[in-house]
Amino acid sequence: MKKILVTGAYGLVGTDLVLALRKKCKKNEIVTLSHSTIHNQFDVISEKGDVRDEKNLEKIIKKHHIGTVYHLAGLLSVASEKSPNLAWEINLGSLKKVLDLAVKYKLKVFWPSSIAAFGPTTKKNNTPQHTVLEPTTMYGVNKVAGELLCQYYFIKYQVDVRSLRYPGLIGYKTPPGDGTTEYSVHIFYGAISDNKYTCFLKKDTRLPMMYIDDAINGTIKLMGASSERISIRTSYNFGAINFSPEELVEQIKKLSPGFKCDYKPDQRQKIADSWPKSIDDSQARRDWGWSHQYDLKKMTKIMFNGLKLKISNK
Ligand code: AKB
Repeated sequence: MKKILVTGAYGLVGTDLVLALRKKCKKNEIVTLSHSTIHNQFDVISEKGDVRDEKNLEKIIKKHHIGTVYHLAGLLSVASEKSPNLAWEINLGSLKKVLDLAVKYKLKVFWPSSIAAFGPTTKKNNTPQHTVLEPTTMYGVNKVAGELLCQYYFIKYQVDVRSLRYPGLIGYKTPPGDGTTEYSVHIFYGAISDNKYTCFLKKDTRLPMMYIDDAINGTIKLMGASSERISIRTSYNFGAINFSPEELVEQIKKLSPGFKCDYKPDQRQKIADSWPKSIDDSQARRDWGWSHQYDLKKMTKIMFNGLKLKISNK
């Protein structure tokens, strides 16, 4: 039985993905790769290392007979603006290494793109699958180049690589990374610990968002779809809900009366303003049957109660 390798396994997507895969696979069928194995909460095989180290990647792939890689390791939008060179090396350089190894070892690969692949010149509402891709952030540049690289490896070497343009993802099992849509996770920490939060985006900044369970279900469904159903080898538009900070605040207030949010937009506002407000994901829905389950109300309730329990158990 070929095993699954998950890089970036302790990030927002990685954590929930490994837990979901764990329900389908035996613990010795999943291998995680991360900088640190200190918090090995998954009870799977864990390897330590840097995704930029191709020799180590190859060693792990050979040692564990890897057949599928979920290559999730990466810097988010804000972190990438702080360290553009590092972002290039990790977000794009490591993808190239994984794709080269995919050619050599016939691996199936998942790689996450993002709504950050779009830029200020893209249509903002119901952004189409095929449209202008002129991002103005390093993260977005990495995502567009990465999407094209995936498609290139599919055409030239028949690598079965699949990808989704993740919207802002919201989950509570692991702390948020250094991104822009992550205000939507930080806000719950503020609500639960202080009943207040200062938002770094303007109150009417509408962005495409998704509860993590939907993202994980969609990712696993895409990877399980037969090849003939995959017509997009760059990256699929992937949508669920969209909302602004003030709409999220209204929902949180229903669970935490008296919750106060003020707004101090900073440099992250510019990043958010360059992204779409809503996504047309009809191609994913048609091709491989994507559908989401969580609306804003349901997501808010699960996030609030889940994070509250997690914090109180610490
Ligand atoms: C970010 O805000 O950087 C990410 C993303 C939308 O890809 N959450």
